[in-house]
Amino acid sequence: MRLSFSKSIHPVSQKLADIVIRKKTNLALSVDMTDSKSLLHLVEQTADHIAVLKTHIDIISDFTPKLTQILRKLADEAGFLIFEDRKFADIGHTVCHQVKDGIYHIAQWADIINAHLLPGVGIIEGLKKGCQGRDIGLLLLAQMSSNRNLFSDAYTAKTVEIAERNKDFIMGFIAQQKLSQDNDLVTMTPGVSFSSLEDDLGQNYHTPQYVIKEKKSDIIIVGRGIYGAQNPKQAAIEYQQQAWQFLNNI
Ligand code: 5BU
Repeated sequence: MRLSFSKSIHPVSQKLADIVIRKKTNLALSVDMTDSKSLLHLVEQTADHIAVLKTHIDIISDFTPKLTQILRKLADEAGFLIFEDRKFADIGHTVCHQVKDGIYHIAQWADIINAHLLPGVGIIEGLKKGCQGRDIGLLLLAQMSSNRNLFSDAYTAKTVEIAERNKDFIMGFIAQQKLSQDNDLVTMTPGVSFSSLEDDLGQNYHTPQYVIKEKKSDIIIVGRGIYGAQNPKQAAIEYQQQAWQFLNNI
């Protein structure tokens, strides 16, 4: 099996590798629903098939801290990691509060967070400070899936270089392909669908085969392809099986 990060020095990547191998899944489910009941129903249906649950906690209209307590409990019981896709992008002092305080207290329940490196390396230190006390991994946004985005090759290369120098906290990338030869770093790829090529707001899609086999990413991130399906559990199984098969090069 090609699971390049299985011996990563990062504790969260180690946990992720253990889950991927034990549950035979390199699928991250993006639960972009706006009410807690539908979100929890989806998680209960798919928990056995996912390695990562990706949230946008700030789109939940009826959010209470109870929701993140329940998600944390489900994650520990079913064995998946929680990735809050907040995409931090401010100065260190501000992101420190954004990850730790406010109404979401992300650092109390998330295993994985992500950030843009646009403000410079202070954002890494700020998030690290805000995450003290728990094992949390930071993914840097090195590329995006959306049409005509402004990521340049130089910006992506600089992001990779900085990640490789800060592996105590940075666990990898959100990107459209494997970018680093450093096996401590994980690559997760959104914009994955069996059936769609794009949506009407600029999203682009590729198949699990393309992302895992051709582009050598580790983890596929799927949202509407699963929760928009007639049978989300069955769809999760199909994405799980395909992504796993291509990781194993069958
Ligand atoms: P979809 O329903 O599979 O299109 O959802 C994709 C999710 O991944 C959604 O939550 C986005 O916010 C997220 N995403 C993305 O689509 N593309 C990117 O480059 C990044 C995140 Br970074």
